[in-house]
Amino acid sequence: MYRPFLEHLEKELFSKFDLRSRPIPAGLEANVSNRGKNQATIQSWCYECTELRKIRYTYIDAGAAAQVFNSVIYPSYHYDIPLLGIDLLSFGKNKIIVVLDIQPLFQEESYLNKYIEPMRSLREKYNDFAQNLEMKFYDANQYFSKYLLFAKTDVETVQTTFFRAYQDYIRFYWQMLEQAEIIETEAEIQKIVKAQKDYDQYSAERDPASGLFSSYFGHEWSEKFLYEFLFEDAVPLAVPTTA
Ligand code: BLA
Repeated sequence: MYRPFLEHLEKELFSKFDLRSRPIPAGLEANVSNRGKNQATIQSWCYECTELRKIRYTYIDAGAAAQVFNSVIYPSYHYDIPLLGIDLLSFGKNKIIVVLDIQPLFQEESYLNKYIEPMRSLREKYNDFAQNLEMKFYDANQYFSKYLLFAKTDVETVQTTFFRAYQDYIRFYWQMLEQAEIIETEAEIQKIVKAQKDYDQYSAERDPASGLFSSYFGHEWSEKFLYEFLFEDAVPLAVPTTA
């Protein structure tokens, strides 16, 4: 269901950047589950280039039971621009959730004015996907912009209007990257490094997908996938040991 979204992103990336493969730890690039009746496959891709230090995307295909396309693009530490975050989910016909955002690294007003306010007119084209849904896992005020698209929708809308919104958000993100100034000051770079690391830590701890991965691929694989690939700069929380 989300293959055209993967293909669009891939085509854009390969035509605009000089990509190198970025290694995925052995055993985490793909997996197949035969638990239960539904076969599920998961596959991931990871690249880097001068402007983008980590580009990852993952497709989960469990037939009608689940289709997921998830991606995060992390810019080079020499840019303070937001990350691009994509999370497109479908669990049967009646639970289709799409999330798409240009995710701010900082919540300071000057930063939001510089990078998030310019998204306003873009977002206004797609108000149907800004449904103000409540977040149960994440905090909407951390690493999300106020112009994120977050909607419950249907297959037909995903394939038409939402696909246009997706292409527009990606185009907007490339423009933001093109216009970004290169940061050379060590202190500023360190601030960006820390913010991107904090994003991984925050996301790894809250990711609602860990249950989904565990149910298909087991707890151990799921933890490795989260901490060694998806959010590799996160450190697993200490597990309390029995005294
Ligand atoms: C929600 N994302 C979810 C849910 C799942 C995933 C299972 C819960 C859906 C529900 O039952 O309500 C799935 N998340 C994944 C998968 C991966 C993942 C498969 O990271 C990895 C392969 N999530 C992101 C990114 C964004 C994001 C980059 O990974 C930003 C656009 C957003 N996902 C996001 C939000 C929700 C969500 C906002 C709703 C969570 C909430 O209610 O707090």
